Amino acid sequence: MVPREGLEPPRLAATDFESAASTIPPPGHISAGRFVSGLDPFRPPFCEPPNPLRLAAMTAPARDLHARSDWTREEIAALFALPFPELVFRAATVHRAYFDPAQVQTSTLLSIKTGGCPEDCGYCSQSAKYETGVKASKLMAVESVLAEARAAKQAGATRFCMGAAWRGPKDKDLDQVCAMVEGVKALGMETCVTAGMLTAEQAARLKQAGLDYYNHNLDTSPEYYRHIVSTRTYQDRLDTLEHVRNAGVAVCCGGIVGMGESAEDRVGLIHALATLPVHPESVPINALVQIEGTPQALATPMDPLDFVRMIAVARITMPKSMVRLSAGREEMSDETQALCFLAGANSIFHGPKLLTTPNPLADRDRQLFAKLGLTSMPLADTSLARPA
Ligand code: SAM
Ligand code: DTB
Ligand code: SF4
Repeated sequence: MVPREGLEPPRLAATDFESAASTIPPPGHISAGRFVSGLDPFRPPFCEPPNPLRLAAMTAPARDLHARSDWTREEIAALFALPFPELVFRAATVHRAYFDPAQVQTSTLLSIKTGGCPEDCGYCSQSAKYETGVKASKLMAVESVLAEARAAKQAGATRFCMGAAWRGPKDKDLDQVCAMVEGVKALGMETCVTAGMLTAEQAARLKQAGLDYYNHNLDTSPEYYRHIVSTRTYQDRLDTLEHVRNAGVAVCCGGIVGMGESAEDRVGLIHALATLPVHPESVPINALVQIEGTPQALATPMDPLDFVRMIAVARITMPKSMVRLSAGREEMSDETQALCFLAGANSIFHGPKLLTTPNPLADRDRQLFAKLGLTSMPLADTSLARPA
C-alpha cells in the first residue's frame, strides 16, 4: 500500500479545470505516437472539440486524489450516474495514486464465537431470531485460535480477523479475545476483531493488547437501516466507530449491497462512510450472501456491474483506504472480480470460509491472481495504512 510517502498530490482549484483541459492534445495531434489520424481506419480523427464526458474523466481525477470528508450526496450520486467506463477509469486513476494496482492484501477470517446472537440483523446466519441451521457454539480456546492463525499465515494471509456473534463483548470474554490478539500479533500477523458494539474502555483494552483493526459496519444507508436491523441503532454503530478511532485502532467499516436497497441508499451508505471525520482505513464492500431462514433470503440478487460501481465509488470517495472485495466472491465470476480490482478493490478474504459461509478455495484464488498478474500485498505495505 499505501499512501505513498511524498506523493501527496497537488491541490487543484476549480479554475485549474481549464488548465487541465489544456493538456488534452489539440485536434490533429498524434496520440501517443501509435495512431496517426487517417492511417488507422478504425480510429476517427482526434475528437474536436473534446467530448465533455471525456473532458470530465480526464480532469476530475486530479481533484479526486485528496481524501475529503465533505462529499455531498449529489456528488456521490453523480459518480454512480457516470457511464461505466468513465467511472471505472476515474476509480482506476485514483487507485494508482496511492497503491500498486497489482497488489491485493489478503486476510483470513475465523468465527471465534458462532451463532446464538441476540441481535436481529436481517441478513445474518448467526442471529438467534432466525432458523438458519447455524449451531451456536462457545468462544473458542485461545490455543485453537492460534493454531488457525498459524495455518492462515502459512497459506499467505497477512491479517487474521476474528469474528464473534455478540451484541458486544462481556468483560470476561474480552480478556480471552485480548489473549488471542496478543498471540496472533506474536506470530507476526496483523490483527482484526469484529465483536459488535464496544465501549471506549473496551476499545482501549483491545488497543493495549495490540489490536490493529476493528471491523464494525454501517451496513446500509441511515434511512434503510431500520428495515434491516431493529436491535441497535445507526447511532450505536457510529458511537462504536468513534470509540475505536479514539483508541487509536484502525477502523474497518463498510456495508452490504443486494439487500433490496435503492440506488439512493447506496449513495447514502457511501456518503455515511466518506463523511466520517477520518475515512475508515479499510472499507469492506459485501455482496449479500443469501441465508435461508433470514428476512433477506429472498432479496433480488443484484447486477454484478452495480456491485462494481459500488467498489468504484468507494475507491474514488475514499482514495487512501483499502477497499475490500468482501463477502460474495464465491458466487462471483472471475470477470466480475477482475472488474472490481480494476475499479480499485485491493483486499480480499482468503481461505475456504468467511464466518459461516463458503469463500473461494485457495486454488481458485491462486489461479485468479495468476491470470490477472496480481500478487499478495506485503505486510510492510499494509501497515502503512494504520494510524501510528
Ligand atoms: N457481530 C458482530 C457485528 O455485527 O458487528 C461481528 C460479526 S458480523 C457477522 C460482521 C459483518 O459481516 C456484518 O456487519 C455484515 O456487514 C457482514 N455480514 C454478515 N452476514 C452477511 C451476509 N449474509 N452477507 C454479507 N455480509 C454479511
Ligand atoms: C465484513 O464486512 N465481512 C466479513 C467480515 N467483515 C467480518 C463477514 C462476512 C460474513 C458473510 C456471511 C457469513 O459467512 O456468515
Ligand atoms: Fe449478531 Fe453480528 Fe450477525 Fe448482527 S451481524 S446478528 S450482531 S453476529
